[in-house]
Amino acid sequence: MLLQPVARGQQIVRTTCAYCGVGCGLLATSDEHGSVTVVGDPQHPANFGRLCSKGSALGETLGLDGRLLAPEIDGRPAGWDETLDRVAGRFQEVIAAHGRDAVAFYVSGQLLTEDYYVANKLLKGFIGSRHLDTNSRLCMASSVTGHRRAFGSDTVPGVYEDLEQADLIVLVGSNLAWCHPILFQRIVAERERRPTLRVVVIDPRRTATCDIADLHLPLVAGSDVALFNGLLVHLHDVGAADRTFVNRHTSDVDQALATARATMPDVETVARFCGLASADIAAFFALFAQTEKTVTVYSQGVNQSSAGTDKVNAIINAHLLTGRIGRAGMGPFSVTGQPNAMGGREVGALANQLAAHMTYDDTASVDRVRRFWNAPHLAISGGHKAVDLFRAIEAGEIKAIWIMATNPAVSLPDAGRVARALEACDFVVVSDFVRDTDTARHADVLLPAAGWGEKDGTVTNSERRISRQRPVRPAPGLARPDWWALSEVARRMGFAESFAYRGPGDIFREHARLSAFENDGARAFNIGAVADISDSAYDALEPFHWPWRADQDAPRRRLFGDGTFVTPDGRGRFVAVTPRAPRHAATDEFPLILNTGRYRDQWHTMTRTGRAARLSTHRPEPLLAIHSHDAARYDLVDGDLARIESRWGTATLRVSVTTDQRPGTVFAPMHWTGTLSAAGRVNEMVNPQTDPHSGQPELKATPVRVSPVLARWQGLVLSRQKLALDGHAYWVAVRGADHWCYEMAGPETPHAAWEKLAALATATVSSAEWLQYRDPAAGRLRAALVAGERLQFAFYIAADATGLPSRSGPAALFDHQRLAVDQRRAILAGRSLGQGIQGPVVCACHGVDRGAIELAIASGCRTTRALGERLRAGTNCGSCLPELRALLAEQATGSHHGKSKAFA
Ligand SMILES: Nc1nc2c(c(=O)[nH]1)N[C@H]1C(S)=C(S)[C@@H](COP(=O)(O)OP(=O)(O)OC[C@H]3O[C@@H](n4cnc5c(=O)[nH]c(N)nc54)[C@H](O)[C@@H]3O)O[C@H]1N2
Ligand SMILES: Nc1nc2c(c(=O)[nH]1)N[C@H]1C(S)=C(S)[C@@H](COP(=O)(O)OP(=O)(O)OC[C@H]3O[C@@H](n4cnc5c(=O)[nH]c(N)nc54)[C@H](O)[C@@H]3O)O[C@H]1N2
Ligand code: SF4
Ligand SMILES: [Mo]
Repeated sequence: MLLQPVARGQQIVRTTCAYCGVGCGLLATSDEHGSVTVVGDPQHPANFGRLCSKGSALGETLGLDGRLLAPEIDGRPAGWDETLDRVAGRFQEVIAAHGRDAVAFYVSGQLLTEDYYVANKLLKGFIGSRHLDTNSRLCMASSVTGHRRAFGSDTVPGVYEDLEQADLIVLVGSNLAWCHPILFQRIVAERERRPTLRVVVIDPRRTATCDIADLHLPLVAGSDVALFNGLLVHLHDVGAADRTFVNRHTSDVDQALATARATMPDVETVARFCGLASADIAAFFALFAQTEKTVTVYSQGVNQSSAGTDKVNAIINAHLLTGRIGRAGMGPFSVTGQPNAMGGREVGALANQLAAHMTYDDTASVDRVRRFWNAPHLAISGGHKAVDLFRAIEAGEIKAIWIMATNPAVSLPDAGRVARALEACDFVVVSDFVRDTDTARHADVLLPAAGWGEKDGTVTNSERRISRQRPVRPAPGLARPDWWALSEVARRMGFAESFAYRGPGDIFREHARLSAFENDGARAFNIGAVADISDSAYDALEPFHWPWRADQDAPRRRLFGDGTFVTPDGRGRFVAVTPRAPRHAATDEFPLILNTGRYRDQWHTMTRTGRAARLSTHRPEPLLAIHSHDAARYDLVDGDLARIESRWGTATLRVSVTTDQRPGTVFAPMHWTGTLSAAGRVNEMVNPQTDPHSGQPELKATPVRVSPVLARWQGLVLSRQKLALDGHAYWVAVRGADHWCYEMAGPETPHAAWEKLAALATATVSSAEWLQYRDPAAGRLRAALVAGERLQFAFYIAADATGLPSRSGPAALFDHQRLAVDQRRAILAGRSLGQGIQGPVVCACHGVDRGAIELAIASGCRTTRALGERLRAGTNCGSCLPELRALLAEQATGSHHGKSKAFA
C-alpha cells in the first residue's frame, strides 16, 4: 500500500520483514535509484515500531551484485519463454516415461502464501505427484505433528500479548534474544516494568537469552521429555491440576500421567537423566506449579530432535493438566522461524498434508479438494518428507525436482549426500534471487525470482497473524514472482484455466475460499471473511489473526481457552510420552555431541544477510564453541583451527573456548556455505536421523570427534573482487562495504602462502602498484595493490593471528576514492587512520566494538544507558543489549566466563 510521497521520486510502503516469524511491520522508503531504507512500523502489532539488527539492515541487502537477473539453461542466459517451455517440456517427458511421482517440488517458508498455494496446487492437484515437501520439515514439522496430536489441528493457541501478560515465561530450546529479537525485547521491556515476571531458560548452552533468566537449566541434549514428564508428575502430586478442565475438556490424562510416573517418578530420576542439579529442577517445578499465568515458548531445541514431537506433547501435557491454555498470559507457544512458516502450514504444503488444514487421512477431504480445484490428477496419499525426498532422488525414483526459495545443499543434514543426489538427478530447477548458491551449482535451469522488496502477497507470523508484504520497487532484470513462474509452467502443461491468476489477490481469494469451503468447523483454519475482498481491499489489508470466518465480525484471537478443541470429540488429548536419548549417542569414537544453530546477525545460508557489511562484523567467522575442559582434553587452543568429524562428514572451524557450553557438547553455526568457506558447511557432518512421527531431522545432536589442525600461517585478505580460493585449506569469506574479506590459514610455510597469494593478487588486479613489507624472521608478510589510486587488494600473513591487523583497519581504506600518502602507509601497517577497532563489533547498528565498550566501562560507565549515551551502543535496535549487559557484569565481577580470543 502506498502511503504518501515523501519527496520527489520517493514513496513509503508499509510491509513486513523478510526474516523471522515474529513478522515485524516495516515502513520502507525507496528512491528513484532503487535504494531502500526501512524503519519499524509503529502501528504494526508485532513490533510497534521496533526492529532488530537484521530487519533494520534490510535496505543494505538489496544491491544487484550477485543477483540472478535472467533465466539460465545449462549455465547460459535464456529468455523466459524458452526456459519455461523447457521446464514444462521436461516435466512432461519425465511423467510420460516414469509416472507422475517422478516429479517433485521442494519449497520453503520464505515463499509468500500466494506462491506457496500455487506450488502446492500445481504439484499435488495437476501434475499429480505426492512429493511436495518444504524446508519447514527441518523447522516446524514436530510442532505441527504435536499440535495435531493434542489439539486435532495445527493451531498455535496464543498471541504475543500473552508474553506481556504472563508471570512466568519458560523458554525451551529457544535462543529468543538472537532468533526472535523483538519478542525478546518485548519481554525485556515488560520485565523492566514488572520485575516480578520470571523467566526460565532450558537450553544445554548458556546463550544471550540467559541474560534475562532467573533460572537456566543446561540439560543434557535431547532430555526435555524427561524434564517435562517429571513436571507433569509434580504438578499432579502438588494438586496443581485443573480437575474441572481436565475432566470436561481433555482425554487420556491417565495414560500420560502413568507413563510420566513410570519413567520419571521423582526429581532425582529427572536430575540423573537430564544431568541437572535436583535443586534447580525442584525450583523450576515449584515455580511452574504456583504460577497460573505461564507461557512455555519453544523452538528448535525442541523441534529439531528425533524426539521432537514427543517433546512438543510433553510440554503441551503440562499446560493441559493445569488448564493453562488459550487464556491471557498462558499457553504453550511454538514460535516459528521463517517469515511464512505458518503460511505454508495453512496452504498444506507439507508432504503429509493436502491443503487448507486438510490431510490425506480421510477420503472426504481428498474428494473436497479435488472438486474445489477441479483437479484431474489429485494425489491421494502423502509423499516423501524432506530427508527421504532427497534419498528418493539419489535412488533415481524421482527424476525431476523444482527447488524454490531454499538451499538444501547447505541446510539439509548429511548435506554432502544431498549435493551428490542433486548432481545425479536428471533435471533440477532452482528458483532463487541469488545467482550462486551451493544448490544452484547443481541446477540445469535457474529461474530468477523477485526477492523481498519486490514480492507482493501475504505472510503469517507466529501468532497466526496474516500481514501483507508489499513491493517497494520493481523487480530488477527479468526477475519475476514465483507464483507467476509456477502459473506459466502450469499453462504450458495444459492447465491454463486453473492457473489464470492476474495477480496475488486472485490467489489469496481462492485460498481463503478453500479454507471456508464445506468447513463446518472441522478445520480451524478458516479465513472466509476475506474470501471476497476486492483488489484494493487486498492491497490495503491490515494485519489480522485467523480464524476469521465469514459469519464472524472480527477474528478470533486466542483459541482453546473455552476447552473446545478441533478433535472429533472436541477434547484436547494428552499424549503419553517416554523419554529416550537421542538416536545417536556419544561413543568412544565420537565422544562429543555437536549442537548447531544461529548467530544474531546472520540468516541461514547468508544469501541476504551476507550482503550487508555491518551484519558481518558481529561474527565474521563460524566458530566451534567448546568447553574449556574438552578443549584441554582434545588439545584444542582458543583461536586455532579444529577438524570436526562425524560418521557423515567433516568440517574445519576456528576454535572458541568457552564455559558457556555444557561439557561434552560443542556448538557450530549453520550459516556458512561452500560458496563462502573452504570447509565451514556444517551440515556435511550433521546426522540425518529423523523423528518417527514428524520426519524432522535431529539437527541438534550429532556425535563427533575433534582434533587440532596445524596451521603454519594465518592470513587476512581483502579484495575488491570476490576471489576463487580453491586449493586453500582454510578460508572464510564475509562481505565488507566495498570489498570481500577472507580469514585464511594453512599448513604451508608463510613464505609459500605468500607466493600463492601474490600470484592470486596479480591475477586479480592488473596494472597495479605493488606495495609490500616483509619481515620473514618474524613470519610477517604484507602486501597491497593500488590501482587508480584506490586500494584493490591487501593481504597480511603471519605465523599466528597476533601478527595480523584487525580487519576493520584495512577495510576502512577500501572506502577511499583516492588514497592520501599517509593512508598508503597505513595500509601495510594494517590500520586506518585515527581508528583503532578492538575486538568484534558488538553493536552492529552503530559499529561499536568490544574494545571501545570495555574502555567506556573502565572509565566509569556502569549501565547500558550510560554506554548508550557515551557510545550510542545499543540505542537503535537493541539486539546487542544482552552482550552489553554481559560485558558490564564481567567487569563488575572481574570474571571472564565465556570469553574467547576467537571472538576478537
Ligand atoms: N539471527 C537469526 N534469527 C533467526 C534465524 C536465523 O537464521 N538467524 N532463523 C529463523 C528460523 S527459520 C528459525 S527456525 C528460528 C530458530 O530459533 P531458535 O530455535 O531459537 O534457534 P537455534 O539457534 O536453532 O536453536 C535454539 C536453541 O536450542 C538449543 N538446544 C539444542 N539442543 C537442545 C535440546 O536438546 N533441548 C533444549 N531445550 N534446547 C536445545 C540450542 O543450544 C539453541 O540455543 O530462528 C529464526 N530467527
Ligand atoms: N545444522 C542445522 N541445519 C539447519 C538448521 C539448524 O538449526 N541446524 N535449521 C533448519 C531450519 S529451522 C531452516 S528454516 C532451514 C533454512 O534453510 P534454507 O531455507 O535452505 O536457508 P536460506 O538461506 O534461508 O535459503 C533460502 C533461499 O531462498 C532464496 N530466497 C529467499 N526468498 C526467496 C523468494 O521469494 N523466492 C525464491 N525463489 N527464492 C528466495 C534465498 O536467496 C536462499 O538461497 O535450515 C535448516 N537447517
Ligand atoms: S525480529 Fe528482526 S528479523 Fe524478526 S521480523 Fe522483526 S525485524 Fe525481522
Ligand atoms: Mo526454521
